[in-house]
Amino acid sequence: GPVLVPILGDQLTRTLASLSGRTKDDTVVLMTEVWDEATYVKHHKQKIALIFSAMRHFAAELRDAGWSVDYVALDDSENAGSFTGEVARAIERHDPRAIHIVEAGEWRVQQAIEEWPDKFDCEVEILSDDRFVCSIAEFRDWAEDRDTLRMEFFYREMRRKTGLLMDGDKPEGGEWNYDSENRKPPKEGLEAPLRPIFEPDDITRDCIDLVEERFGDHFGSLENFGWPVTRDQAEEAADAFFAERIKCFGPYQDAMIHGQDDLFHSMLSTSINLGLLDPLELCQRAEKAYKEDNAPLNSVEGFIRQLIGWREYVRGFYWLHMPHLQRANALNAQRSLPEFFWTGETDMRCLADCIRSTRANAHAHHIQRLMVLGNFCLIAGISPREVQDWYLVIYADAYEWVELPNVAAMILYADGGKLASKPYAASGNYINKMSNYCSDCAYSVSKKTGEGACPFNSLYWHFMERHRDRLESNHRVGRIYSNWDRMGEDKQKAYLGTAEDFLGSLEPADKGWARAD
Ligand code: FAD
Ligand code: DLZ
Ligand code: SF4
Repeated sequence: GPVLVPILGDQLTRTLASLSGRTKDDTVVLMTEVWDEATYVKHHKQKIALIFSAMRHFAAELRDAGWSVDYVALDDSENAGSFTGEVARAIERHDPRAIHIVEAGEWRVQQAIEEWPDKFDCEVEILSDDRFVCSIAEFRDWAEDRDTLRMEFFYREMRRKTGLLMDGDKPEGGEWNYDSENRKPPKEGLEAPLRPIFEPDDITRDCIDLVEERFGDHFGSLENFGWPVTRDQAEEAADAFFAERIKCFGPYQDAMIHGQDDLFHSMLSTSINLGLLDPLELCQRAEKAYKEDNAPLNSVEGFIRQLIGWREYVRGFYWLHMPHLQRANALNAQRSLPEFFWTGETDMRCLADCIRSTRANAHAHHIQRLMVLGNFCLIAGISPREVQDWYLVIYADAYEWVELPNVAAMILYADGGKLASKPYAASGNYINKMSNYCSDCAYSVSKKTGEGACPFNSLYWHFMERHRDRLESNHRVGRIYSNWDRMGEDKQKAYLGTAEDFLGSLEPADKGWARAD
């Protein structure tokens, strides 16, 4: 028989390791829409529609190029509901001599795949995913030699490995990192060009209808669906970014403006994670923009660092720490996620705007995820498992390998500081500096305690006080405690009391939003 090549929903590229070198008449590609993947959490509706549509378009593209593709749709009456069940059925149909599959992005799926050699009566070859610059094994080697892992040092290795922005063995311009030039608050009247929106075609409309019908109770709206669903569309989205937004990407990377959902971000994460765009190619395009004087070094370096630094680093970190990363809770945070994370109904204007964008677009940009939503979850002490489920559900670019390290380690410090050197806790002051949220908020950012005070202010000190034992010895945050001690008891009590009142007022979310019972 032929070689069976199962392609998972986030492996949508013709350069996939399991396809390269194969001949078309000796290969059957298997793609399956399965219930288990669509429901292990109750993904945002746009996320499911996006993945199904991109899968269907990719299957058509492969067929046009002459591949035989066996595609099992969700509503196929025989659909077994899981990858393993579908591969078993495909073996009956095709009697393959071997299965070639690229390792899964997620631990849960990889566990299932690793059982295939015992389960199935044919050879199973699991290939490394070469869409990453750093393989899982290579990251392990790098990590093994070190007591503490820091993105910055990993990133320099990746710069050397790829040659991106290198001037011989030195970094272009003399510095590895230009973030100090990249923290500009939004100026009055700042407006970013809009990203291209891709109107749903017939295939996408079918997927949208399917999702409304089968996943109607999932979070989010399908109204604004405009994601790229093919490589051509994703390229067009990338073209627009390089032509119009990369120039300002660096300086305004941490800025937030009410109602301007994308600002100068690339909005390419969904396409990159699906396989529609190659991250290394994007970095090369960014470097070219710099070399041709179309974008400044601080923007280009910042963009490249997100891709070959952060993205690769969190992926390596995920595989190093699974499965226990799912249960990590170094700060012993136990509070339930508040209901307003699903409804958006809160008077805190920053949170309301981020949740509105999340619901409408299945997207929020990085600093909203990190310093508004994430910071709130950290200082309010929300249980990591609930925060993890939330982030995995709500974003169209969310896969556990990238979501979990960002949530458990980056925002919640649940790993006790293995990924980042300090918790990203901040008071309302930070949000006020980097956004225009506070001016129209029901709360007052300059008010520290009592009625009407910005909750971030009191939660910040409540958090610092709760974790004094652990954080005082951290050289990056320890000094803050001298401010606290100088405040005097009355002021401290007012902070703690205001925070307690606020925490007591939070309505816990219904668990049914994230997972079916
Ligand atoms: P840009 O700002 O244009 O950045 C360019 C690219 O860099 C992104 O497309 C992405 O591929 C990569 N990148 C940037 N930051 C990170 C990061 N911290 N980790 C990994 N890659 C990064 N990204 C996801 O792809 N999926 C997730 O599930 C996800 N969950 C997150 C959860 C939290 C709590 C936080 C703080 C960040 C998360 N991120 C996640 C990272 C980042 O927020 C998104 O990649 C980014 O907002 C996507 O929008 P963009 O393409 O416009 O990114
Ligand atoms: C996220 C997702 C969803 C919702 N549905 C499917 C699906 O039906 N079929 C599929 O192949 N992939 C799906 N995916 C993406 C997978 O969860 C993703 O490929 C795994 O995360 C790989 O580890
Ligand atoms: Fe957010 Fe506080 Fe500013 Fe309101 S005042 S927008 S709650 S930071």
